[in-house]
Amino acid sequence: MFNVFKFQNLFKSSLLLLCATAIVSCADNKNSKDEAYVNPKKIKVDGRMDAELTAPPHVPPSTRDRAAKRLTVDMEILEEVGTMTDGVEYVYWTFGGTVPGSFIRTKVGDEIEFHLKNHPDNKLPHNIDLHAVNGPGGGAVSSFVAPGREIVFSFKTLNPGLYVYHCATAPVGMHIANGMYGLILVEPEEGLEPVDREYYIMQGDFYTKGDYGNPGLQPFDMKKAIEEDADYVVFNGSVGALTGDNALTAEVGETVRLYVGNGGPNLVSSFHVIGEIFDKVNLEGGDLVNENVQTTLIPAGGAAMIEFKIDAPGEYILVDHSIFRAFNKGALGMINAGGKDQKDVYKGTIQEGIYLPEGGTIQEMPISDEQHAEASKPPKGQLSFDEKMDLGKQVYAQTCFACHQSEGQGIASAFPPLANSDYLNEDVKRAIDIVLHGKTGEIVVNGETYNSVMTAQNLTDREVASVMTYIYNSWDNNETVVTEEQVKKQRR
Ligand code: HEC
Ligand SMILES: [Cu+2]
Repeated sequence: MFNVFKFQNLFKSSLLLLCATAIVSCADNKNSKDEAYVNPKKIKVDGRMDAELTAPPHVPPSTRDRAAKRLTVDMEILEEVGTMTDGVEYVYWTFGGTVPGSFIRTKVGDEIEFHLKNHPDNKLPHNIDLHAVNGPGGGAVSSFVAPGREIVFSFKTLNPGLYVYHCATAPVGMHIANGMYGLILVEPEEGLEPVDREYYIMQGDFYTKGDYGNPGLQPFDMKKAIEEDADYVVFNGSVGALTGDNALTAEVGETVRLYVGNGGPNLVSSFHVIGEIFDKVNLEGGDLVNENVQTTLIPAGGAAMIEFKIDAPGEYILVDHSIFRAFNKGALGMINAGGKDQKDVYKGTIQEGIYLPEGGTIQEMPISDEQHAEASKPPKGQLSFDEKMDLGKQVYAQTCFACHQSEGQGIASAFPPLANSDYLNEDVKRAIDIVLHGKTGEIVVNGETYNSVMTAQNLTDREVASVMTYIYNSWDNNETVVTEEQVKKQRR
């Protein structure tokens, strides 16, 4: 034992010596085999600059020729109506006014000072989680911002790669589903190899009350989102964002690099370019490079860097090779490659009209009589007070907790308190109504003004009666007991 102990000590002290003399620091050395490794924490910044942000499909210029900087990123969140496809509108929530959000280009060692603004006309609070951040919540815990406010937090980029960022405000899935995602690139110190063209593409799945193509302003459908039953699967936020006049362009002989991300919220992408082979793929946006790839998997909340040389002119179609998504749900884009025919590479008569979108007449499975009877069966008996409290607690933990917090305390200027709430205790009918139908517009709770949105909660009469009973009988409220009858009366 003694000997071993002594040996360990010896070993430790010689390691210490090694550390002191080596150029490389031992403490943070992630890759000791690589002589050239520099601890990114030690990279000194040289001056300050404002980050140039770009709307998709464009990316900012390379960072190859600059040193690490103190980099100011100014991003504004906008909630606005946009076009999902011809005749169909959707309220998008965006980072910078586009889906995906503005592209952020940085390099290892940059110190990012992130300014996140929430436009005063917006209805909801938001925040940002950047997968490029080493720190709690990826920044989400420091960036919660109410409409009309701005918040600042900072981080140092330590790991090169292509990363997704997204909103992480409750209900998280809803914020992402409405378009709150984008990409941040962290280039290695020497920058990425220059190429002829670079483009920014991000896939996302969307869930609407109406089916694919049903006209009008389509609201978000939470039930379909939970069931992962997407109506639209698209590149860059809408059907046709990368086709027709919006098609990407390139020339024969050029090398194209695509920064491809997947915002989800649910679906993974089998990303494929019809008629091309990816010469190089940085798998999952990291360092590992695969060559000669036909289709690469891009996880929800993940990304890939894809490079290929255009060897013959023509139309190249970008798809999610989960193929109904491409032809029936919108996941289809296009690169128009100009230039002279390359007969040694490809020869044949070209037929037009292959690989066009087909639209989506979605067939609904009929509901069987038994299922229908089961679903519309009235609940048996009434619950006792204790049963209501149990069920109510459960419902609260599953649906209300994310916004109103564990003890009903709420979050200042975003989610009003349910604990000791004068507003709640004043009018039970009004409170039931809010849970059933949602609420927007100004309200005053315990002297504080709130002007936000509560989504309608899709709960049964029993669940609503129970959760209301639970909140009225917790946290110093007035101990009202709510019945299923009362809830039924408030349904319209
Ligand atoms: C997505 C976040 C969110 C969820 C989930 C949510 N609420 Fe709310 N709730 C709000 C917001 C925001 C308001 C204020 C709306 C406004 O400003 O008009 C509110 C207001 C209320 C009010 C009236 C104000 C008060 O403080 O008394 C009640 C009662 C209420 N919610 C109950 C519930 C119950 C019960 C649930 C769960 C079944 C729930 N809420 C789920 C965000 C939420
Ligand atoms: Cu958000």
